[in-house]
Amino acid sequence: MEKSAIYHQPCSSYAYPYDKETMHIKVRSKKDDIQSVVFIYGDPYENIKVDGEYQWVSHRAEMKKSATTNFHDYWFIAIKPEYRRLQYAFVLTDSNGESVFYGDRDFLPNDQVTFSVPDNFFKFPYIHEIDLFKTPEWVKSTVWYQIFPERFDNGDPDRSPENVLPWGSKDPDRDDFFGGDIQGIINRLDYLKDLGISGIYLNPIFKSPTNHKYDTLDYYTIDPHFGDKETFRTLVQEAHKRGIRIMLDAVFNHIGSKSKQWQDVIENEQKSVYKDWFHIHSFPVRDGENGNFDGKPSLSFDAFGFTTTMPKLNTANSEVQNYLLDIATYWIREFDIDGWRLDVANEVDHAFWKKFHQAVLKEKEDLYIVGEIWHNAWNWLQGDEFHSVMNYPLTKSIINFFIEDKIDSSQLISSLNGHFMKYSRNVNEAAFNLLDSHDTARILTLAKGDAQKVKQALAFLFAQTGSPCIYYGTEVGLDGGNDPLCRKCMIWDEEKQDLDMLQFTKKLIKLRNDYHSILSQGSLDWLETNDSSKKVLHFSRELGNQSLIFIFNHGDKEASVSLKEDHSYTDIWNSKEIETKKIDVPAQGFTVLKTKS
Ligand code: ARE
Repeated sequence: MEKSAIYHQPCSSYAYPYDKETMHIKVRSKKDDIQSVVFIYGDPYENIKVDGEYQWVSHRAEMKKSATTNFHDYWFIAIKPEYRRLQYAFVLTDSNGESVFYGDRDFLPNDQVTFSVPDNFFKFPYIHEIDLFKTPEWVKSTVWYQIFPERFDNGDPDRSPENVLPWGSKDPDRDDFFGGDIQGIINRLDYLKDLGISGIYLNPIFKSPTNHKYDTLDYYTIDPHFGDKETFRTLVQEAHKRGIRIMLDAVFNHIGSKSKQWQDVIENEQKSVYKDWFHIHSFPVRDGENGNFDGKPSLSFDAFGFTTTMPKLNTANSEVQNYLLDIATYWIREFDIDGWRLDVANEVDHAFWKKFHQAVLKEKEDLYIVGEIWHNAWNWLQGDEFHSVMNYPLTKSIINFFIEDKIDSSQLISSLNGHFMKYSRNVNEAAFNLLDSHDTARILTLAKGDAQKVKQALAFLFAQTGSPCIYYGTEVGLDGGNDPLCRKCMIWDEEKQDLDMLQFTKKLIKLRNDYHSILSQGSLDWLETNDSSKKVLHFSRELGNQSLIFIFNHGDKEASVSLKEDHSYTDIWNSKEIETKKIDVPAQGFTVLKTKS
């Protein structure tokens, strides 16, 4: 038995309350090492008197091997402790019959454990409802659409910048303007509704000199080239009328160097009333560059990366906190927005984000908070900061398999299982899932123009737990390399749209909307494929007595997959009944079956 691979961490993603009465418990072991895990558990205070001695009342239950990666097996159990208190340990038995007790102070030979005297047990002291990781219910049934406002549609040419270029006239350079604005989005809300979208994530819209608006000048003013507060109010109202929610982009890690605050620091230096709003190490600081400017900013002040037009805000400063918290609550209170996406969220301190969480949810209790974190974000997902993060690790795995053919099906399954096991199920259910964004090359370009690959990747994304997001234009075949090329003007000329992709995307979004409960909260089980090519994926999503079966054939010839005998099936993707227990899936194809109870 490889004891060094056995791992459990109380009060973590390995032991957490899923709801006010259910505990989820996981323990990890070396792949294929352990044959069974018995979960020993009970209430810490429940004892009975036997022969004059009090003995602890314990219970036993088999744990299920719920996920496997290349290196580990994960064992899982859901328990409903009667008094919401739990004391527990594990007895693991390997294929040689060796059993070991694994508790709060590590291992004991199983035969040396006195179960009636609960020493060395893990504890989950009490399930408090107020501690639960809660996410807004509406998120689980939302299909998101990300809009880069400068490039979606020009609805009010009078607002366009003087140097505006004709729409779609060229591939965008870093500083180009094409005149996208909020009126343009309003004009296209029916298009989005028809697509099946129920949430819009807008990149920044506040006053800023750039086309991306991540260098904010004034957080209280809509950029004049995008519109004004009344235009934005109309957008939110008209979106809400169509059942579409609006999430804005909060750029709180840094501010634009043309802002009044930074300009005051440049002018007044140590005498500036804003000097403590930033991380300044020495003076003078100058706009866009600094003292020993040598092609990158000298370390006289911190910025986003080395972008000296984005000086980093000191979010530990109470004036900065009050300033940013007022901005965050203002746009909720006055315009009824539904979510905040937090830019460079991992570089802002936790103390501020905890205050942010309190302030915005006090303003609107079902507001959605998504952090932009590209790596393991468990630290920010404890329930008192973010509800979710932009799920780039999932994106990477999907691209590695479906687009780049870098990994095979077993490696994809391993990476997905490993990813999902990192977080609680609550977190996974609220994830913001995407294939690409304004910060990455577009999925069609990564696929080298192969629309079928994009369709498979999109369908796989939509089959996962968490809320899927379409980056604007994906549905009509918009392509583009890394920033700024991933920010081309939206294609509105039907002659230039990929109408096949548009119909496909609508159908896929409808599938997601029709089965959003199973797809957002159902369990995931990988099923047999009898596939030596390691290009076929066969899995179920199950919730209650309903289940969907997904089969993806990423190979270059037809795949035949056996189905479980104990069900009959309807192919809901191709709208036909399945008469046999075997299904053929074309090369680069997929299908979705619904089991008939
Ligand atoms: C652009 C170019 C830069 C160029 C700069 C010059 O990309 O190469 O030097 O222009 O001005 C915004 C604009 C960008 C602009 C940037 C700086 O949208 O067009 O850069 O400002 O001016 C990391 C961060 C992540 C960040 C990305 C960009 O972790 O938070 O880098 N994303 C947010 C927004 C961006 C925005 C900013 C931050 C700044 O979404 O749009 O940029 O407010 C790996 C790493 C990630 C890394 C990621 C992307 O996966 O793990 O940490 O993200 O690559 O680089």
